[in-house]
Amino acid sequence: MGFFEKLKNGLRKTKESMMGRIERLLHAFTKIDEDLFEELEETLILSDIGVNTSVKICDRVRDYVKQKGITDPAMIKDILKEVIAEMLGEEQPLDMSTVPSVILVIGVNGVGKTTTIGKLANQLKNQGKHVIVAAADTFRAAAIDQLEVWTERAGVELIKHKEGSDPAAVVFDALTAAKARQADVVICDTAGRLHNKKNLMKELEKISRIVHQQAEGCALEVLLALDATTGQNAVNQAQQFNEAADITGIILTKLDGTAKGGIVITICDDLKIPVKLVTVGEKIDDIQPFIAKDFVDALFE
Ligand SMILES: Nc1nc2c(ncn2[C@@H]2O[C@H](COP(=O)(O)OP(=O)(O)OP(=O)(O)O)[C@@H](O)[C@H]2O)c(=O)[nH]1
Ligand SMILES: [Mg+2]
Repeated sequence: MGFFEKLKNGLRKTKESMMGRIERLLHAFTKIDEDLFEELEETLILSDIGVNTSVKICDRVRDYVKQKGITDPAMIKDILKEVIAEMLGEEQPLDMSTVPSVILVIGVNGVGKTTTIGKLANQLKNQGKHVIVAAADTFRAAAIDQLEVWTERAGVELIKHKEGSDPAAVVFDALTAAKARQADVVICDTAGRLHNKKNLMKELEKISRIVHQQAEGCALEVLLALDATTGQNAVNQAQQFNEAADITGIILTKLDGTAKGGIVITICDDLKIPVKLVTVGEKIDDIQPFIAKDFVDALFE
């Protein structure tokens, strides 16, 4: 299955729910009036696009309709597509402009960090890159083992310490190894942590500090993994994590399992942090760069 087909498949639930609602709404109206906009706004909010973003989308659609003198409700779908595409912005690929470059993956428990790192390591390896993965989730032995299974599958190197050791030390070792061996990229896994647990966020600050020190002069991505099935709470998580470690991008996971894919729009609009990767399943190649045009095409067509 090609990239686009996979994304389309992954977004099936979101499309059925969100686009289904929008189409029914547009069918119910014979002319464009304030009632229509009111219902459109409600529909967007119900589709897990936050209130602010929904209001903004409706305002832009309204302007468009006025500007172009549109009267047919059926035309709103195309306008909506254009407005949403604009909000999603341009594709922002991972910065891997130095050798090594560094990618730190953070996020709450179970959002898909380790799995995504496995997929990403595999993808980069297939592009001919020398990849080193750091097992900096040292909380549980099982976490290190899980990552090892993925790195073996991807055929990339793993730097690990014992369970319970200092995660910052693992990161330090991985970065030292990467510099010595001229690896192209180091990807660091971290333990899941709740964004409102102070001590865990302090630990993350420390890891982030070490990475920033050690990776000085290197391209550095701090990627927050967000589970698309969480809906609006994801925005909250992003704000808290951003305070502990300056996030450079978002990985939106589990887009395949949810009807709440509309959250992407809120994330791009509200957070001003680019979505860089999306994952659409549990298999090793269920990962893709986030391309706004593909996203809206998959949703609207
Ligand atoms: N359907 C689906 N499941 C996913 C996706 N990504 C991850 N998962 C599943 O989500 C579960 C958690 O994934 P992990 O990678 O272990 O998550 P984590 O963030 O590393 O978890 P902790 O280390 O415990 O914080 C696993 O069962 C994965 O298979 C995805 O894109 N789609
Ligand atoms: Mg993990």
